Amino acid sequence: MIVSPICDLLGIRYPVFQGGMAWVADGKLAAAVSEGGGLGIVAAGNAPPEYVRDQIRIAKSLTDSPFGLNIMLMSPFADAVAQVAADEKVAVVTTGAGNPSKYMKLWKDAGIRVIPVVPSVAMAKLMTRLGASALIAEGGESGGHVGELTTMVLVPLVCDATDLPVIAAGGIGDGRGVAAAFMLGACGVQMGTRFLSAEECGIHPAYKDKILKANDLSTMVTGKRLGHPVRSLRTAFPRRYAKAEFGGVPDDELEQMGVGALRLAVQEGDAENGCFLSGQIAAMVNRVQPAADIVREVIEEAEPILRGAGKWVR
Ligand code: TUI
Repeated sequence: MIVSPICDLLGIRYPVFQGGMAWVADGKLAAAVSEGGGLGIVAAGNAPPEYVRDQIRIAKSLTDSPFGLNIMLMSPFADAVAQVAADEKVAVVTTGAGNPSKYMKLWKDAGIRVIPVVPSVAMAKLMTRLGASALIAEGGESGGHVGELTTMVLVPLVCDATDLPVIAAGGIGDGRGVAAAFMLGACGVQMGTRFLSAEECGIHPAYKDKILKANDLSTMVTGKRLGHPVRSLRTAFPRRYAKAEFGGVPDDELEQMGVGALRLAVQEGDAENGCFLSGQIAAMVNRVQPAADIVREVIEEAEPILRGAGKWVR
């Protein structure tokens, strides 16, 4: 058994969060992870508040264990979704793709534990000062919107900058990654890509199949020119986008190109026009299994590695 302060803080059995993947992480997936002893997270993405409330209620109907809501701060509905979180009194709010300062009081007054993704030391210090309960340090090995730093560098720097529990994310796909995260000072992990292969994950079968077949060089990052770098599988759409990005296509045209590509991947499995967000660890994802088995398996793999770490020291 791994003993971690994040388990005591949130009332969860295993220190494993499921990443808040837009269009992917619905109430069903989040509930399956929470039922398995981890922290399931419903993703708001760009969805309207009614959808988010429905998914929270679906999760509540499927589990009595705590779960979280991820709020993507670039969403046009961020303000309304922030209010839904407070109204529904979700146990945990995680945030991504921006600075959640202006919502902190609202959530804390509702008794919610706020756990922001921080891509830098400065953001880690700010969130610590504003009363976050823990921090997620997400490195650029992750899928979706990526920061500058790698997990290997960001996690120990964030641990040095805060007294809060730190959750490592980005590039973690099995027990070795979990053990490594603890060695870097983290007391928990968040995984997104690994849960794409969960039985309860409702993405299009073609998306799941691409993840299962991915190898070490299957992902790429696009969108740096517009300041929103995104990691995805190296399929037709990001290749076309990269050409446009480096070929001098105007900003507004580039912006338009991206609209709807994520939904096309998740719901239609559209190999031509979909953007299949994925972290680098897709290469480690080789089979479909229940979400609860993923949570338990990565911890059971990590335990003997952590116990055996002393073998290097005389
Ligand atoms: O948010 C993510 N990953 C995401 S969000 C997303 S939806 C999307 N679609 C198209 C374009 C952009 C996003 C897909 N994947 N991860 C957490 C994360 N947050 N990574 C980096 C950050 C972050 C970046 C800047 C957090 C805070 C931040 O603050 C900047 C500032 O100072 O305001």
